[in-house]
Amino acid sequence: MDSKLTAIVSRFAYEGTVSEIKPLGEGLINDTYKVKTAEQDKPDYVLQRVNHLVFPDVDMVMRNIDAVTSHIRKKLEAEGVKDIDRRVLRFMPAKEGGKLYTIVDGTYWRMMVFIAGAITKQAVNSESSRAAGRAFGNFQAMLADIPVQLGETIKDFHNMEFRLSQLREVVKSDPAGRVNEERVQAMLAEIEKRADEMCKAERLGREGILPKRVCHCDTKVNNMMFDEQDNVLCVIDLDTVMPNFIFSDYGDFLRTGANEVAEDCPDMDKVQFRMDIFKAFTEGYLESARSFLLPIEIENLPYATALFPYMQCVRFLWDYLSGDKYWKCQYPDHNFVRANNQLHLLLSIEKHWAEMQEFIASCMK
Ligand code: GN1
Ligand code: MG
Repeated sequence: MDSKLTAIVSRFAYEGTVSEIKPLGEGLINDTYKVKTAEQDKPDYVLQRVNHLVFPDVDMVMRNIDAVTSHIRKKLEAEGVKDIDRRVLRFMPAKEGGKLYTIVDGTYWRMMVFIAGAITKQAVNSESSRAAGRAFGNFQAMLADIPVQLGETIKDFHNMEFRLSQLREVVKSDPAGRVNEERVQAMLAEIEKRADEMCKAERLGREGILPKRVCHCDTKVNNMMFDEQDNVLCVIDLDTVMPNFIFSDYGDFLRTGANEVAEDCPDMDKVQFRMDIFKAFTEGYLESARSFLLPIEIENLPYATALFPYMQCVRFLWDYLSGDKYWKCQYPDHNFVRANNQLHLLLSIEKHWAEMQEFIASCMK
């Protein structure tokens, strides 16, 4: 076993004897390991190095997570839920300092209970997306009355105006010498064409008619745990939980869940927006979220659907032009391919605008 990892694990208060530590999952931001324990009756754990370049204030991240998981845990307890450790993440305190993380040579680590028998998915069918919609709606609903003000763990994370200004800056400085590629210029034109309409959420926010609520802000399909019967157990990857427009959670799920292919599939003809997934997810989401959503939020769900592929296109292109500093890349063009994929998804979504509006209206009857 890696002695450095073993030493890190030993800084946490956990139960059992560690028998194995090996890499887990395929997150693009944090590094994750599974920590197995030898005893049958002790849980296994997940050890994670938090990327503090992406999350500059790890202490705030962990305070948010503590507030959110404790709040949900209390609600589940009040409901009499039995398998609580499968329904909400449980983080282990560090032996020293009493925090839910520890710092080793300037790197940040945390450890949580591994949810046994649970699966994550890279893709969903309409049944599981209905369940996912319900789960994310429910997640927002449960957190509607959280008594603390959460911090913004990545400033302006889903702020479209900010993401566009970031892109425009890198276009000006062109550090990787990629701006003059013809395909980049064509993509920039598509982006600028839509820039104003896509910043609608920030405008509505400034006008005071669109509220911020506690959101997950990374509702990718693979950030949800399912049991063998396809029931949603819980929502994971809570680093980005923060106040935001509800569009974030709704839109980002559809961005990944309703794309016919993965977000980095290089075959653009295959990128299609799946209306069956859209419908199932929307139905599930509105079922659990309609009790607190305002008309302005509901009416802008088609906008939210378009916004996230658009924003992700802007972010991937920004990273491509920056010289691939943010997302891990498997090949030189990876970020451009991702950006192009997201642009094609947006084009497909735009064709379904009227149908999306009609469907949402029919759910609200
Ligand atoms: C990142 O951490 P992960 O892989 O779940 C990113 C999301 C992007 C996503 C694109 C903190 O999510 O915002 O939508 O990649 N998270 C952060 O795959 O930037
Ligand atoms: Mg993830």
